Amino acid sequence: MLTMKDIIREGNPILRQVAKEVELPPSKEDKETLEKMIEFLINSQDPEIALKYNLRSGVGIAAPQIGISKRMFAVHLPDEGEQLTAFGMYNPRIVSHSVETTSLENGEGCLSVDREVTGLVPRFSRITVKGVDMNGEEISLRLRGFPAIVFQHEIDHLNGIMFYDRIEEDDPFKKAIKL
Ligand code: UDB
Ligand code: ZN
Repeated sequence: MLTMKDIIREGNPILRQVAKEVELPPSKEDKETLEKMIEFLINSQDPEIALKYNLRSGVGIAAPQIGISKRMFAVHLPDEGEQLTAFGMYNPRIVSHSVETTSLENGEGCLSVDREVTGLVPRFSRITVKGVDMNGEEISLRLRGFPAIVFQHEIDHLNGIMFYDRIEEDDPFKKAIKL
């Protein structure tokens, strides 16, 4: 199983690379990698397992964060009873987004960043993401709220972007565009 020692930390140049498209249909190896990433998130949200292995409670992880520079990521949104709970995606792309932006009010963190970075991270309020799901099928998702933010954070990793790159240097608490 994946643990925190498998997570690549900031400073490693892999996190700054633009990841390569996954060849489709996904290979057995790529599928296994994505499944391990989902398993990591599920474990990290299980209080007993997280305590035992010292896992930070993760909601998303992108392949470059485990040293694999390929365009795939996993998310696991806690509860909500939505179908989105545990989800893996290959070659995601944001095909459209709102003009309105939003931010998590307490800023963002990252599994690859072992320090607090303060400031608001502007994100699109709503996005439509297309890509290929775990079954190898082309899908389109319309997202808003926290899921939309998590997807944008993970897609940024595939492009070598860290959340703090998006914090306004001169005004870290600059408010989002509300319409
Ligand atoms: C996270 N977790 O996984 F609202 F139950 C963060 C860390 C960096 C703090 C581990 C997180 O936000 N957990 C969380 C949030 C809730 C409710 C809950 C658990 N990431 C993922 C990451 O680094 N992916 O690369 C950071 C998030 C910041 C905004 C979106 C992703
Ligand atoms: Zn991250």
